[in-house]
Amino acid sequence: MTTAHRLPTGFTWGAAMASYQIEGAVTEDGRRPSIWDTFSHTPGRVAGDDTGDVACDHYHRWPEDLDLMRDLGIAAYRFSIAWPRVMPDGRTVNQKGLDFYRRLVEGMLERGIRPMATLYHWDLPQDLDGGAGSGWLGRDVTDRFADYATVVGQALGDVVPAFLTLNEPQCAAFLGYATGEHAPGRIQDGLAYPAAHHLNLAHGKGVLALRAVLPATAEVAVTLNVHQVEPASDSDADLAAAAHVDAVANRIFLDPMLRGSYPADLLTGTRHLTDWTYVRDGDLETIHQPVDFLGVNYYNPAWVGASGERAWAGTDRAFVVDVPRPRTVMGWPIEASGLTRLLGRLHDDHGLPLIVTENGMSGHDVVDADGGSHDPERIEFIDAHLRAVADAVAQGVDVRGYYVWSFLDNFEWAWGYEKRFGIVHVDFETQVRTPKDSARWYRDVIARGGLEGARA
Ligand code: IFM
Repeated sequence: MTTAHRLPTGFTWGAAMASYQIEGAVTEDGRRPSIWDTFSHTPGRVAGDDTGDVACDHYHRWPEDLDLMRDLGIAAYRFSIAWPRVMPDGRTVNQKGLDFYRRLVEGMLERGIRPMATLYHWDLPQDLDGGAGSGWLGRDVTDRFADYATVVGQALGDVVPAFLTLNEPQCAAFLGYATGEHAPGRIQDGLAYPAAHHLNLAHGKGVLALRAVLPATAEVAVTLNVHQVEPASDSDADLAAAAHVDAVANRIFLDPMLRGSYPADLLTGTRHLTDWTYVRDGDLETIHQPVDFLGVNYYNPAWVGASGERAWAGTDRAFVVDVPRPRTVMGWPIEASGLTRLLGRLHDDHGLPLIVTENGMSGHDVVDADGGSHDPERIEFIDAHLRAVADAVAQGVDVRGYYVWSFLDNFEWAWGYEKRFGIVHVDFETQVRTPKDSARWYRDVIARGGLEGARA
């Protein structure tokens, strides 16, 4: 290995999870349903009709889970706050919900784990989504989100040093409103665009609300699943399709948040789907707030062409193209170098510090007769992606941390419990946690402060 695989001093080694995927306890201490409770309880929406009712029972088992994190040397935990626990109807504060997160965060600090809180990882209070024109299709939700950000900032700002407004608004808008694979399960391409705009607006209002109540030292940012879009060929048609996907999946969030405008090719390329009249005077100024870093979730590149069998979410002008690559059990192609390209592009375009807030792979992991859970493919995957991060750093990109997705196996949205992303195996019958080989390997990487073979 070469010095190119060094990661910077002070690099944060973390793990990430999200509320609905792990907490369970969906009716406890005043929590009311989110759109994901409704969706998962609708037959046929989630594989096996699985729900998050119990999930990893993290609501009760968090001390054990944090002990395990500490024992593995995980330095930072990116968790998410369930809006329907803190404001069950989206409007009224529930102190018991805030108390839970206070206990959780204090538990992290007692164990030397740095908290990073995501405000919105898709569990919108159901009471804010009453159908047509509500939920992320309306503007009211953006003010409700600002109120929620104020409440959380006031309650936890003294103990949480970093907040993310949203996780992957592209999934919330396009899988929630165009393809219907995610809650609330609406299926109409044109709906994804007002949803995306209102998510952008909620981000801007959320940053303003947080900054108004947080200490000046607190970091505020957002996490995007920026797609590393690759044209299927260098034909003009495929290049145009790739540029179109970069607009509808990436720049639709990056540009308003980080530049204060929607890209012209996004507006012209989607005119047949939406009229954009929901963008009002002053919205772009509100959305364009300084952030302290950009959170980037990366799993795989996306190959895109002008024709194919599967249209890209939210458009009829570009298609997903299957290229021969090794794949995870999600069917996602594996190409670590895509992460280097993506980090380089974001650095070149926006020049702000980057943190990989999610990366990892799904498997069908089991606990073997020897009591271990052996996942050599995940070790290989994470190792390759950490090297890809180090390659970006060697090229001058400011990458400050890496959070493996996920710490525990958990509820993988429309896939239920079938796909396991954890570095810790969870037996969902007994709730027994078993660190996989990848967890011990990650512990050694963290203890070493870098990758095996990398020279200081
Ligand atoms: O499980 C999800 C997570 O909630 C958001 N990012 C992608 C992960 C894997 O699909």
